[in-house]
Amino acid sequence: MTLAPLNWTELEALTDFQIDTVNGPTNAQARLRLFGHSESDVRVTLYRDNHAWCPYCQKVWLWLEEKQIPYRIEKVTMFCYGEKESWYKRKVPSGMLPALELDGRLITESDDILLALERAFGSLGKGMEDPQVIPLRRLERLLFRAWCGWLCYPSTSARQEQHSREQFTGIVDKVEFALASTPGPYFLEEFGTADVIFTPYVERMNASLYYYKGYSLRSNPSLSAWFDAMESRSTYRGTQSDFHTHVHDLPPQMGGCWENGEPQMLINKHRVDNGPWFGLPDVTYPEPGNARQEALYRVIKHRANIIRVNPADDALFDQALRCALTRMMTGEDCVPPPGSDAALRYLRDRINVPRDMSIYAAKRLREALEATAALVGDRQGTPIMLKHRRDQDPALFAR
Ligand SMILES: N[C@@H](CCC(=O)N[C@@H](CS)C(=O)NCC(=O)O)C(=O)O
Repeated sequence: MTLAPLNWTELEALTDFQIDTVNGPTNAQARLRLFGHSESDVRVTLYRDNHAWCPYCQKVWLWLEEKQIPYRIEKVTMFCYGEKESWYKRKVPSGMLPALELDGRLITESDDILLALERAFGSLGKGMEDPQVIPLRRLERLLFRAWCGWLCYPSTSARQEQHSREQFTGIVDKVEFALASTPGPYFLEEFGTADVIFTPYVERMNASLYYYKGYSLRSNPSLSAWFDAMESRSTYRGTQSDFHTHVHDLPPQMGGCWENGEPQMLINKHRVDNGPWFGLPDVTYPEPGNARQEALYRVIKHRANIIRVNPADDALFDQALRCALTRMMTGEDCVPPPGSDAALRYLRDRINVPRDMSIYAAKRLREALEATAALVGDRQGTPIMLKHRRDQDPALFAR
């Protein structure tokens, strides 16, 4: 059956999605987090990127969420997305993120921030300077360097590619050993700082190596159990991104990511870009029942800007977008106007997790946009840029 597109009022009636950004679960939209405390209890302001993408910010974000420390969030533009705010450059001349104010004292460097937070609020499990945590922090940096060595430099020969891969998997073996030597799934007996420190880059490694190298980090048994354990925490779920977001946000940040062109890599790349997105090893916890409602709510909320920044004609894209949303909510095909396939795929490629919505909501929306676009053609949207992502400049969405 094919349906006519619902109008915006009809679509609005199909979602009752609501979240309490201040006291509810971890989310990327909040400007204030209270965890049931009052605003006068807030001693901390976290300055972090608008895109909820910066890995060092994620580390501090996750720590604050786990400890349930009341805090304010000020969002700042990263260089590759647009102009850095002048008020922030006055505060932090380098423009680097994260920064944190604790009782009015400004601290930069994520490790120094965690140390200061520990002094003020106590540690999260074993702390930064615990003799068991220090070697794990070193191991995390070794893994990071081996990942950069493989992903961010072009290989001039198959031998060099193999060497970089082995350097990385050699460190992965050490990580597997560390994880396997504790009774539970975490780096130490109890969840704590060490897990928070590994989280941001292990998540980005999982995404980028799958896409650019055809390698699945999550197929290592102890890392797989660790990911599953992290995904059981609502704090982590609120900060978690998806493969599509990471693989397209990394190149401008890292100065390039290099594909190895191997058959598995090509299969993985096609799947991350074109779907199906369900079943990718970026998430394994079950889909929440309200993923579609969340996606619909978020699109409706920002529809004016989503339509304005799309390269297609506004009226044409308005109708096409309503077709995709109609399909997402009813499961029935809704044929969009001719010529709207590229516009739908432009949006499909620019959903950012967790900035815009959570991981399953994004999968539902990408799926509906792709299926609706496929009804009228196979044209792709404007390619995603590799050197910068000004197409995502927060200033474009602030109006
Ligand atoms: N060593 C620093 C590294 C922070 C860092 O590299 N931040 C990047 C983002 S991931 C940044 O702010 N770059 C400037 C920008 O992109 O605007 C820390 O641990 O906090």
